[in-house]
Amino acid sequence: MSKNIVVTYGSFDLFHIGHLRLLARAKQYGDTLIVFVSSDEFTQQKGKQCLLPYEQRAEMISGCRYVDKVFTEHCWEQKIENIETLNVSTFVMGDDWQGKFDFLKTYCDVVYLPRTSSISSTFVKQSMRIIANIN
Ligand code: C2G
Repeated sequence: MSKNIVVTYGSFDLFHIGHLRLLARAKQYGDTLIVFVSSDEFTQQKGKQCLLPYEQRAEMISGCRYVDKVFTEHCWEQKIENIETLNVSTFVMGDDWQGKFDFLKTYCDVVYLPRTSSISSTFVKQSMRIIANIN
């Protein structure tokens, strides 16, 4: 029986419960979950300033029990090639991306999962700054 391969993409800065719950739910769509972690250069292209370097962000995702393989996301345009090369059956993203990747439906199933509310890498960073100023 062919493996159902699931793929998702993200910066995953300051790994938090929102990321974990996304990965846990994504894994339920197949047997193998592959995560493309955005390079430092690509996160800047996305207009994000990650606190952690790619190596640490990728290592934390690799250590997640739901994740089977980690690769690097270098650009917006690599998804179709990734999906075809890896024989991906399902592409999963949080619904803050609702509709943005529907063009991938030609190649695989596309699933948008509800974001986990009240947590984000930005919120964690802001909280850390507040705590640092207090102490
Ligand atoms: N996420 C979530 N709940 C949160 C925060 C994030 O479900 N509270 C999900 C996002 O929807 C995304 C994944 O976790 O599917 C990773 O989030 P980010 O690291 O913020 O990813 P982003 O910077 O949006 O990059 O090509 C796609 C991009 O690389 C996505």
